[in-house]
Amino acid sequence: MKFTCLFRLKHPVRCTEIVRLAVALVLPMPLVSLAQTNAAADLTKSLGDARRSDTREYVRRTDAAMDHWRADRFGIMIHWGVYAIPGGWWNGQEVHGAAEWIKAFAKIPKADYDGLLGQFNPTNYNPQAWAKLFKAAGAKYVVITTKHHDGFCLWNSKFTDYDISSTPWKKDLLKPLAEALRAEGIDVGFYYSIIDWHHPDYRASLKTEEDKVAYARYIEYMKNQIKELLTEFGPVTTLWFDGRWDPAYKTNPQIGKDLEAYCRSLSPGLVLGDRVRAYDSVADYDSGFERRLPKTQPDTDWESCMTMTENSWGYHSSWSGAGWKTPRYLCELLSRSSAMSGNFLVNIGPRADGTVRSEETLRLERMGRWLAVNGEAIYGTVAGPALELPDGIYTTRKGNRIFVHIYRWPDTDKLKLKGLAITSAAMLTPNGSKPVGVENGDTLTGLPPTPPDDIATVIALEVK
Ligand code: FHN
Repeated sequence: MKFTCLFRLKHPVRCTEIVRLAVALVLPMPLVSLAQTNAAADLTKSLGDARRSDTREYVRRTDAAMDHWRADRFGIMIHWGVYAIPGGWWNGQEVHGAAEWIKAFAKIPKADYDGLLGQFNPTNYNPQAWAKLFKAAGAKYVVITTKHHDGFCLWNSKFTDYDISSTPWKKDLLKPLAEALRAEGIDVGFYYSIIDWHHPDYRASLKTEEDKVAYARYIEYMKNQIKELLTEFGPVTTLWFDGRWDPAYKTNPQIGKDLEAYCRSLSPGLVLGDRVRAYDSVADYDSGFERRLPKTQPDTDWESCMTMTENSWGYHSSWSGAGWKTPRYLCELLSRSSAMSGNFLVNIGPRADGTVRSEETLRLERMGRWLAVNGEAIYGTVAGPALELPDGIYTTRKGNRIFVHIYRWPDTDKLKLKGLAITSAAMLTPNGSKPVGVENGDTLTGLPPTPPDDIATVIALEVK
């Protein structure tokens, strides 16, 4: 169904809000039945972000900074904070669900949670090693939680003591990472939670005059911190806001509008997803595809963020719900994203000591090995032509070059790509391109009997 502009819509946005909301909040991605989730802690049931308006402002940006973000296609999200200390366990009980929500899920008293700051000492934190891992993974940008909903800040902020300076570690965690990332040619993005469970002026809703006054102070606090983040850590390409769903924010859209303008005034090229706004604007791109991909290509720029486990973003020492996604599946989600002109963020949740768990490193490394051979089919591409393709086959495009990502190997040694006028075809392999036969301009021939790449084989086509 196509919704037309009611007012203030500069670009019609195709979506069915109710369906999207249902998919986002009820159906965890990917294809996990509710029976497999823990009802008490199912983040997707009552929490999380989803679009709530069909008629949002959107103007497609065409400047160099936005083109750069689009071309990146693949990034890594990092959820790191003091919640990594309990790692999904409290008082000897496993707390199912997103580990960064443990304060809320386990109803941890304030004093006990605040006590975690006194234990946060990431002595094995090695930002250079992280940056090298992300480089090896083929990531082009990183988005790290500078402050999650618990309010704890990973840098030494002038505006609060609820930050890294109050931990035994004391030292800022962000600048060394930002520098290490840039040294590897990776763009730096900062996640910042609008929700703040610690700040005395934060309000979920504004019921009284006092609430309004306090919340205005909180907005000033956010702005002060955002200024720090955008001015003291070198170039930041994206600010990734989160937690706009409380009534105080979402029913006062002017706040998000002003915040967006404020961020842009500090950093004109900054890429901002729609979560900076109160469901009234796409901003630069739609970030609502959390743990899922769109079914069809959205009309806007967009990005999916994906957990490797079912729905924990922060470090959870034991719970994985429906299990760890395979490297192959993560690559497939990346290919599918690129094939719909979208970006894909895959999340890691480091341990409190600063190490990255092996389940995550091996997945990142395997993705990186696939990208080292097939990255041409991802970076800088857009959706391929609309073709009738068998399941498990996706296409991307760069100019006259079309990339066919084959996750389900054809049943015969031929693959028909009806509608194309192919002039030549070659398989991407670790040893370079290997020619593939073409018949009648639209059929690949002589395909090997088994898939050459155990993740996915990409065939690059030149077309008329
Ligand atoms: O509540 C958060 C959640 O912990 C995590 O940060 C994700 C990442 O997109 N965002 C929120 C849910 O929408």
